[in-house]
Amino acid sequence: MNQLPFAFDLLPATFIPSQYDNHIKRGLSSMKGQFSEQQEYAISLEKEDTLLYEVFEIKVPEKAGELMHGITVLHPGAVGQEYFMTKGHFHEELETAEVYYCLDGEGCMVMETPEGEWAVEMLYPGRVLYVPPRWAHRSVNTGGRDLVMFFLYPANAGHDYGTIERQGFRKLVMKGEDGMQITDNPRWNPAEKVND
Ligand code: PAN
Ligand code: ZN
Repeated sequence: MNQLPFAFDLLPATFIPSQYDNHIKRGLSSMKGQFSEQQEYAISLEKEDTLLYEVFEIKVPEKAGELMHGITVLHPGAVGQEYFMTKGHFHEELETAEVYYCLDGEGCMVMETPEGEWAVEMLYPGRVLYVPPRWAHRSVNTGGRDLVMFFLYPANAGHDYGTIERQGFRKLVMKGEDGMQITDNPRWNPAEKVND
């Protein structure tokens, strides 16, 4: 099937696309094992499966040449001292990139490669971020309101969530004395991937 041209509105009042195909909602329960303060996580989850983020996806055929795009709304909050964040993933097709455009809120993108490099880039309204091929990415809301991001990536990229679920990211973004701080993830364990 060939995609026909289409257009939609993305207006500052809400930044929710005027039309979309998928509305994905992810709550605390989908982040098992990801937050570093596991007891805090268990206590929060027992109270409520709090909604962490929503993705409004505009679907196109999942083949090379097409561009998947949409909006992520990451709500503010924290589990213990660790800010709300997305699951994060590598692209299944590792050699595919992604562009993010921050529309509202404050936060950052935590990134790393299988080769051991890592990076954190700040996100704020008007900021454009290029995530190169091979870089896993997770967004983090360090502010007090929704972090809203437009994203665009090759429609054949696919998502590898399993690697991050098993090994986590090398770096954590935590609440510090004077705002956010980046720390080593004491539970980061790439060996598990090799043996899996
Ligand atoms: C984004 C992400 C979105 C949600 O569209 O999928 O922000 O994050 P998780 O997929 O990690 O739950 C993207 O990077 N797509 O490739
Ligand atoms: Zn991605």
